[in-house]
Amino acid sequence: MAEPLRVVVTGAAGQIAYSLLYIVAKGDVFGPNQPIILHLLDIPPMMGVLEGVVMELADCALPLLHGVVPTDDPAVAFKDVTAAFLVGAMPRKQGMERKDLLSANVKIFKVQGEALDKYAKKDVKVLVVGNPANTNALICSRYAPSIPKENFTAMTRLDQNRAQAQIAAKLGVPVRQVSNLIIWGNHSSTQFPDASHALVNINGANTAVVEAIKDAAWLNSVFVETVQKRGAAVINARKMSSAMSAAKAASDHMRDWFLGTEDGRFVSMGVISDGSYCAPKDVIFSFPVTIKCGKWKIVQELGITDFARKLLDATGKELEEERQEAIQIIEA
Ligand code: NAX
Repeated sequence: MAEPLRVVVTGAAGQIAYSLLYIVAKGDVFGPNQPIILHLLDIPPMMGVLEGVVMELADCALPLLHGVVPTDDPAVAFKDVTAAFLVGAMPRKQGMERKDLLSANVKIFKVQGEALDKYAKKDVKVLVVGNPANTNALICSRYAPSIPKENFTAMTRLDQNRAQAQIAAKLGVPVRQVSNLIIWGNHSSTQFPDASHALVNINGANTAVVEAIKDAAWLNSVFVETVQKRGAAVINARKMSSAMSAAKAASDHMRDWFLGTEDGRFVSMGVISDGSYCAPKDVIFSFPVTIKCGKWKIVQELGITDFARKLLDATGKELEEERQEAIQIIEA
């Protein structure tokens, strides 16, 4: 059997981690033959709760789980890790402005970037889930200069999965038959869920989703808004934010990054922008990507309509503003 991989999950005592740890530890992300050692980071007041999570992981009796390292020390948490799920972040509290949230979180991600730089493997793959995910990932990368920028990504897979589920429901087909939905830009309400390149497989043949649905008005309004506001709808119903679906999306993202995308299918990830599709450079922008041998590549030459252009520009502008605010906070 292979040597165990060290995998860190931050925010390990929180609600997303509660679902994510089980999915990772049972082999759904790194494969059924890859043992892992889980490093669990949270803050000192959560160490008691974390102890309970560690007990439950032991009680799952999972054959691939070769060790668990619970800690409140980033130096221990990031030591020799090959994969990092950065889930832990300060949640938005009542009365908190967006700027206050950004301020608290960019400081956390600066510290974690420095710890990754110092202690993690140089080829570590980092997925930022904690919000504002794109800008947190950018800050983390800036403070980890010895790790390639390509190794820092932000999660928009939950938005992609939500988009795929909406299209499948509209067409009355299983979700597996729908592919190539794109989430462009920021994981925020300015994100652009784009079905114009999506495919639906009916009786073994691929058809464009736009042809199958034949309702451009629905695709450009109801669909886009439903995906953009799905997080808020879940909070309204559950009185807590998405957790099971967020954990599933984080595991989908990391699995595809490690094991590759299927032929003919692309997925969306927040990655360092090279200016493709006239997106601003040097922000973490969600693009359609394909992945081979652990390396992602932005899918090129997809047609962009005037409608899409406006939305891509708006989400890009928001990311530039967040970057500027984050840098001001850190340099203050
Ligand atoms: P919880 O509040 O349940 O858990 C967060 C955990 O992080 C807590 O245990 C907390 O103590 C810990 N934490 C705080 N600061 C930390 C630090 N410096 N180091 C380590 N741990 C720290 O939140 P949960 O529902 O699990 O959500 C976690 C994050 O995911 C939030 O920022 C949330 O906004 C974000 N989300 C991102 C999504 C995405 O698609 N990118 C979707 C789901 C989710 O809303």
